[in-house]
Amino acid sequence: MTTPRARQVTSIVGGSPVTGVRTVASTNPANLEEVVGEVSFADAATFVGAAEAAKKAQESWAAVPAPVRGRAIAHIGRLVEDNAEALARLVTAEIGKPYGEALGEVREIVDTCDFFLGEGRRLYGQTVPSEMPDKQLFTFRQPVGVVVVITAGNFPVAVPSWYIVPALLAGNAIVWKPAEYSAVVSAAFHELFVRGGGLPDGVFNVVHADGAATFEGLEKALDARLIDKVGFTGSSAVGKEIGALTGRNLQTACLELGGKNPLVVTPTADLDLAVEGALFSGFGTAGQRCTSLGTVIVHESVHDEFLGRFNAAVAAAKIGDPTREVLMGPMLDQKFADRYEEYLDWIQPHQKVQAARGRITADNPRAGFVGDPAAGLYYHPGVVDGVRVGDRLFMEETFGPIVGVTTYRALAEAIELANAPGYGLSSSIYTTDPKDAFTFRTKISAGMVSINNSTSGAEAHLPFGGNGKSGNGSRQSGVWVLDQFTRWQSVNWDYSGRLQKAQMDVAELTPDTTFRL
Ligand code: UN1
Repeated sequence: MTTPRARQVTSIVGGSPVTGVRTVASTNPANLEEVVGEVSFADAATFVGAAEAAKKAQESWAAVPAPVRGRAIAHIGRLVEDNAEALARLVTAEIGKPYGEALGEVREIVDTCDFFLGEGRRLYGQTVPSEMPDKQLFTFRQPVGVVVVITAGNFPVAVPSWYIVPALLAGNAIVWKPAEYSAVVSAAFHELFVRGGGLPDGVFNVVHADGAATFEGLEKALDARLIDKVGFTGSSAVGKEIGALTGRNLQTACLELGGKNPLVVTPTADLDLAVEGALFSGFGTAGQRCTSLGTVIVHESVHDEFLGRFNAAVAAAKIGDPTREVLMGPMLDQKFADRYEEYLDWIQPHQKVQAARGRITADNPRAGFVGDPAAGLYYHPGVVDGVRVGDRLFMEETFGPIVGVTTYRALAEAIELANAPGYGLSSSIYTTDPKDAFTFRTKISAGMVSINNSTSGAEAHLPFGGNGKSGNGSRQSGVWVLDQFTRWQSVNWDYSGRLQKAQMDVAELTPDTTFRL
C-alpha cells in the first residue's frame, strides 16, 4: 500500500534530479504496510557524475566570503528549526525512531548550525613571527575541495549535519550518499539545506545508491582525482574498506565507526542513576546508536542489586509505536532485525537472560506493549548476564537492544575489561570517588568518557570520535572538525628585497654563558 504522502526520491546532481537504475520502496519499520517513499537507486556512473558536478561548483563556492557562507548556515538552521516537527515526523515514519528522540536529533542539526554560523566570521588563520627581518609568516585554512559523505540511517539527519555543515562552511562542495533505508528523510534534509542556504547548483549533491554502486563510484572518482576527502559513519568492517581505498589515494578518511561501549558501575555508584543511564543507553534508539551501551561492568559487591534493579527497569520500560511515548520502537530496517536475530544466537549456556527474547508477537508477547506488535519490527530487549572476554557478545558490536553484564573486583580489572574488545568510541563510569573517575579517564581507550552519565547522548560541540576499531582518530564536531574539512596553508612573504635563507641567514645574539652571580 502506498500512502498519500509516499514521496518519489531521486538523486540530485548539479541541481537536477537523476533517475536511477531501479526503484525500491522505503517502508515504515513500525508499520511495514506503509510505504514512506519510492527511491530510485543510482549506478556508479551517477556517483562519478556527482563528484564531477561538485568539482565544477567548488571553486566559486570557496570564493563566496566565509561570513556569507556562515549566513547560509544560519538560514539553514532557521529553516530546519521551522520545519522541525515535520522533519522529526518523517524520521519517525521512515526509521521508527521514537518521536521525542527524533525531535532531539533534529535539534542537533540546529545546534550544529548555531555553532558554525559564527565560524564563518572566524575561520581564523594565524600570523607567525619570522626568524628574519622584513618577512611575515601566515597560515590560512583552505577548503579541501570535494567532500564525499557516506552516512548510516540510525541518525539520518543529525550525523550528516556534523559533516555537511562544517564542510559547506569551510568552502567545500559535497556528494552525500545517505543510507538506503533513510532515503526519504535524506531527500527532505537535502531540500531544506539547498533552499535554506540558497546553495548554488552542484555545491550539495545527493546520490542514492547501494553499497556496491557507491564503492565502485567512489573508487573511480578517487582514481580520477575528483574527491579530496571522504567522511564515513557506519560499521568498522566497511570503515576499513573505505580507509584502504582512501589510503591508496594518499587520503585520510574521517571515520566514525562502531563501538562496544562499556559502562562501569563502582561500589560507590548511585545505583538508580546507573540503572537509568544503562536503560537509556542500552535501549534508547533500540540500541542502534554507535554510542549505545555494550556491556555493563559492575563491581561484584553490587552486581546482584544492580542486576535486579536493571532487569526491573527493562521489564517496566515502554516499548511500541514510536509516535507515542516509548523508550524503544522497532528496529530501523529489516536488515537490522535479521542481524539482531543472529546476535541472539550468540547467547551461550553460561550466560543468563532474564526475560523473553526475540521478536515480539502474539505468542511471544511483551507486557504493556504500546500498539500492535505484528505491524512492525519489534524485539524484546535483552539483558545477558555473565558475558566473558572472548564471548562474541562481549567482544563484538551488537547493533540492537541487547546489553551484556559482567563483574569485576578491582578498578584496574574493570578498565582492562572495558578496553578488551578493542573498540574505543564511548565509555561511562558511575562513581562518587574522584580517584576512580580520573583513573578511568586516564586509562580507558575511548575517545569519549562519561562520568555519572550514560554512554550515549554526546553534545554537538565537543569532539566526537573514537580509537581502535571505532575509527582512525578523526574527530567531528566543534572547532575540531574544521581540521577534517580544511588544510593549513603556510605563507611566507619576504619584502627585504634579498634572498634570506631560512636557518642560514639568521642573526644570533651573543649570550654570556659564563656569567655567575
Ligand atoms: C551515532 O550513533 O552515530 O551521542 C551518533 C549520541 C548521539 C549521536 C550518536 N548524539 O548518542
